[in-house]
Amino acid sequence: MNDYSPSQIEPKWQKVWEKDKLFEASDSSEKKKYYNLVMFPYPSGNLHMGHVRNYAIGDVIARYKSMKGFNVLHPIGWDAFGMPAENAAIKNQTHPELWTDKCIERMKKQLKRLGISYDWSREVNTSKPEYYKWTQWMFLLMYERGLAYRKKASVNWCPKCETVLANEQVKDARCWRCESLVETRELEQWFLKITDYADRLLFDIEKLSGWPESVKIMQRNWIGKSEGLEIKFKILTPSLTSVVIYTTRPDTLFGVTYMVLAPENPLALELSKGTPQEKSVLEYIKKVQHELTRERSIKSAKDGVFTGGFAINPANGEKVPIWIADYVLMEYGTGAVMAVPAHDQRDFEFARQNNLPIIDKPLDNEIGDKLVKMGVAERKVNYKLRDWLISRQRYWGAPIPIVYCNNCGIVPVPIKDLPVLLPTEVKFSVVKCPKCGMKANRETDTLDTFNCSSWYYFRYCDPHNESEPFSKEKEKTWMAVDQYIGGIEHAILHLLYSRFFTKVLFDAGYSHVDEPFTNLLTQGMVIKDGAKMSKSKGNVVDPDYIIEKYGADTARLFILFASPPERELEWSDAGVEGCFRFLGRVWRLVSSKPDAQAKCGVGVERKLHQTIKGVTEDIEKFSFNTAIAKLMELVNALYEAKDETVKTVFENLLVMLSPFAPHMAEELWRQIGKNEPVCKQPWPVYDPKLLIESEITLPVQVNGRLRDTIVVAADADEETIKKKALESEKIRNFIAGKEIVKTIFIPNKMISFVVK
Ligand code: ANZ
Ligand code: ZN
Repeated sequence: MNDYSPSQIEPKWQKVWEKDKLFEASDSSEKKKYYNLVMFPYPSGNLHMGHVRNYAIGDVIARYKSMKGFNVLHPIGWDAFGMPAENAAIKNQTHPELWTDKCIERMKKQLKRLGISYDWSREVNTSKPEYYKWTQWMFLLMYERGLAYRKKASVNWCPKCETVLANEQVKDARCWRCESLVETRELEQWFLKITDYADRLLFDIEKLSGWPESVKIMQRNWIGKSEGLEIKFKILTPSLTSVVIYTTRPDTLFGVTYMVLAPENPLALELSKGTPQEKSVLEYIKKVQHELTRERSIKSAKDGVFTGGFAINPANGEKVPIWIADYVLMEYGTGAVMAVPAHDQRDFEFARQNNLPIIDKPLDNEIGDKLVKMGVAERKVNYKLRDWLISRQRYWGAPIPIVYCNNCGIVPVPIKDLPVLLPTEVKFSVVKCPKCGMKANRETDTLDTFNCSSWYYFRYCDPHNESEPFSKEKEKTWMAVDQYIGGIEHAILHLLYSRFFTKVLFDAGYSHVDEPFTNLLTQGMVIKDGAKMSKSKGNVVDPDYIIEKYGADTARLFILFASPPERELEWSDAGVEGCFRFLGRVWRLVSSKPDAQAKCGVGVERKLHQTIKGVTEDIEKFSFNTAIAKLMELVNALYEAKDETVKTVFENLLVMLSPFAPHMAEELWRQIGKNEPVCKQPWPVYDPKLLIESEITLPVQVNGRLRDTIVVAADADEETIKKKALESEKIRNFIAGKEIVKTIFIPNKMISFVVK
C-alpha cells in the first residue's frame, strides 16, 4: 500500500480521460440529453477561486448526470474580446491577440489540472474569426429584422475606458469595469432594439421556474413596466396649446399644485420666452446639462425654476404654475409630470424647498376613466428598459460589419463577405461599397463583448460549422441549456441579453426554444477573512498553490464541502486540511484491503443504502456539502465495521465519490480490480427494503394492558429489551411492590409482564 499522492495519480488519469475522449458529447445518442453549462471565463491570465468554485459545481453536476445515464454536453470556451486584453497589450507592448492566446494557454492548463470533465473538442474562442464571423452574422440578422439602428443620442461615456457604455454597464453613475464616473456625450451610435422585446422578456420570466427568485426580481425591475395615463393639461399661453404628463396615479389629480418639465423639454424655453423668467430658465438649463440621467433619477428633489407659464388641471379647472427641475427626466414618460406634494415624496420635498402649496384632497379613482372618456387622457405603458447601446470605440472586439458610402449611406456587409477581419495593424484602408462599388469607409467601432457572449451556448451545439452559426438540427438536439451555473453579477447584463438574442433567433426560425436557460444556479462569492478575494486586499488564495500542495481532488472537495453553492464560501485553511485528511482516510481504507471479501454485516449494508439514498437526494438538490458529509459518515462506519466490509461497499463508495474527487476514485477503482472507468459507471440505486430503520418502537404491557412504549435496536435480544422496559418510569410504577411472575416476548411485536 502506497501513501496517498495526488501529484502522481491526478495527471495520470487526466491523460487517460483525454486520450479515451471520455467527455466528448455525442450529437446522436439514444440517451436523453443534458446540457450543462458554466459561464465561460474571460481569459485574464489566471484562474481564481471563483472560477474554481463555478467549475467544480458544474463538474459534479456533469459527472453525476452522466452516471445517471444522460448524454451530457459540458463545454467550455473563452470570452476573449474586451478591454483588459487591450490595456494589457498596450502596457506590455504586445498585441492583444498574443496576450489573449497566452492567457488562454495558461488557464486551459489550470482547468485541465482540476480534472473538470469538459468536452474540449467544442472549445470556442470569441476573438477568432471562425467565431466572430457569426457574431457579425447575428448583428446583420438584427439589422435585417429592423432591430439594429444607428442614432445620435446622449450616451454614457467612460473617460478612462474611452468608450461608450450600455445603461446596464453603468452602476451608480460609475463604469462597471473601472468605476470611473461616467459622463454624458452626444454621439451617433449603434443600438439594438431590446425594447421591442420588453413585454416578452417580462412576461416570460414567469416561465423560468428553475431560476432563483432574486434574479427574476432584478430583471423585472430593470425592465420596469409601468402602467398609467398620459393626461393633457391646457396651457394658459395663447401660442401654446397643451403639455402632456405621464402619471401612474390619476387618482391624485385633485391634489396637483404645480407641474414640472424636464429641463431638456423644449416647451420650457417656449413658455419662458419673453417673460421675466427667461434668463433664470436659461441659466438653470445650462447648469444641469451635464448631469447624468442615472444620478438625477436618484437624487433628492431640490432646485428648479418657475417658467412663467401656467396650465389648467383638467380635473377641476384650477390654474397651476409650470416649473422646470432636474428630478424630472426627459427620457422617461413624456418628460413632464403633474406634481402632487401631498402624495409623492419628491414632489413634497420640492414643494417644501420652493414654497409651493401642499394640499391634501381625497383620492378619486374614477377621474382617470372620466378623462379617458372625454378624450383628455390616454392609457399608456412605459418601460424603464432602454435600447442596448452596442458600439464600442475600442480595437479588441468584433468589427461591426457595416460600411458608410457617400452614395448609399449605411450599407451592411453581405454575409458572404464575413468575417470583416479585425486588422492586425490598426490602419483602416478605404473599402468598396458592397452596393454601388464606390469608395466607402468601414465602421471602425467594434461590438460590445456582450454580443459575443449572448449566443455562445448556441455555438457549442455545433462549434465547427463553417457555413452557419449552428445547424437547426444540432440546435434542436441540445437546446435549451438544462442547467446554467455562474455568478450573480450577470443577473441583468448577460442573462437579459442572452434571453433577448434567443428570442430573436426563435422569431427568425433558427432556434426552437425562446428561452435559453431552463435552470439557473448562481453561486456565491469566495471570501477570505470576511472580504471578497481580491488582489488589492491581498487575500487571494492561488488555485495552483492548493493543487500543488494537496491535489485537485482536495481543492474540489473543500470548495464543495465548505458551503452550499448559492451561499458565500469562507476560505479556511483548516477546512482544506480536513478534506485532505478525509481523502487520506478513504485511500488507506480501500487500498489496505483491495481483495476484501468478508461477509457484509447488516449494519454496514443498511448504512450503505441509506448513504446512496441520501447522497442521491442531496446531489439532486445541489446540496453537495451534505452529500459529502454523508460519504464521510459512511467511511467512518466502514472503519468501525472493519471486517464486515465487502467489496460492493467499496465499489459504491468510489462511484459516489467520483463526481467530487474523480482522480482518487479512478485510481482506487483500479486497485479493487476494475478495468472500466469509474466515471462511466451507472449511479448506484438503493434498495428500500435495506433502509429499514435500525431502531423500532416496541409496546410494553403490564398484566395485558399497554403501559408504555420503548425504542430499541431492531435486532436487540430479549435480555436487552427486558432491561430497557424495566428502566421505564411508568412501567416501574405499575410493577412497584409486586413480583414479575412471567415475561412474554414476541420479537418485533411486544414485551409483556405478568405481575402479582
Ligand atoms: C403623480 C403622482 C402622484 C405620481 C403620486 C406618483 C405618485 P413609475 O412607476 O416609475 O412609472 N414621473 C413620470 N414621468 C417622470 C419623469 N419623466 N421623471 C421623473 N418622474 C416622472 O413612476 C411613475 C410616476 O413617476 C408618475 O406618477 C410621475 O409621478 C413620475 F402620489 O404622477 B406620478
Ligand atoms: Zn471605464
